[in-house]
Amino acid sequence: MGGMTHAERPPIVAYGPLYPYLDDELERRFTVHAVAADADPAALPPAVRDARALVSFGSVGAPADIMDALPGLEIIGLFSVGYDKVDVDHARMKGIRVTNTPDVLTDDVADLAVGLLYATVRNIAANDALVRSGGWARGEKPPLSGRVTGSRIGILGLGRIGRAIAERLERQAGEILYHNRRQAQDAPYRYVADPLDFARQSDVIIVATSGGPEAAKLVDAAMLDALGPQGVIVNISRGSVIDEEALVAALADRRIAGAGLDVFAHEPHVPEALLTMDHVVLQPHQGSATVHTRKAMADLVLANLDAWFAGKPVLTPVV
Ligand code: 8YV
Repeated sequence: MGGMTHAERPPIVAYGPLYPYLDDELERRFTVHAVAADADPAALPPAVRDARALVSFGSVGAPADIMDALPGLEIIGLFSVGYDKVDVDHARMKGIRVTNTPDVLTDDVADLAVGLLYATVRNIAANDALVRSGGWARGEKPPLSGRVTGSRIGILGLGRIGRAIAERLERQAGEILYHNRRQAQDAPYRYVADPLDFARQSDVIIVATSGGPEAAKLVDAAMLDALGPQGVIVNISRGSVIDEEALVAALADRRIAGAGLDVFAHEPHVPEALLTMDHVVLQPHQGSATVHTRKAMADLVLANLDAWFAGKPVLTPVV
């Protein structure tokens, strides 16, 4: 090709590394300044300051200070559906577009939620450890588990992902109920307006709400006690939605029966106490982490950026 000018390959900042295919495709299109996700925005090298786009992801997002550090910033392309770490109001105020990756990851995140539900209720991780350690061969017998079939499954946050989880569990559940801030118009499941009633009436709570300040610590000690000693909680949304200290305490005291967690309040840090509990199943934030879906998410990030730089409407705007 040769002769590519700066103007043909707009300068961008990419937090990362993000994902090899996305990194490569960004390099083909843009002059990429790779920046570590924990870099201090105030200390960015001057060459970075002319970036017209920022590519980021769920757990880092885009706080106001990175937007302010990039005066030429036009668009933030998120490699995630969650935008709880993006200062959306600041972006709106500065006229910066924000795009995310909805829909393409719904099925895989819902699959992982269901997998975590079964793994937790049926003690799959603890029983796997019993087999590997030779305990079973030595005659140790695992305790009998609870069951998923027939249980009352409470979906906290009946959005796209929550609905996909509910659809997957319709055949097994005794009942599916949900709690949202407002009742969903067209949902065939029972709405419970009060969060404590919702927890009391659920055998299992699956957290699928979006994160952000409005949902922060929505699941607190009172709600965990309302779920009760036979109750199980699964979280594939954001760690911030659950009061993590209260969760650890409830698990330690067996005030709830178990937890399947893909997300944590301070990733990749996981509370030490959880590491030795055999009634929890822990995942390193894997909801969307399939080959298929990460490729689809990357393609959507690229399609949004391509549209923007071609002067066309972006596909999946948040702002
Ligand atoms: C990823 C996610 O963690 O989409 C989200 O909101 O949390 C996940 O898909 C991620 O942002 C990819 O790096």
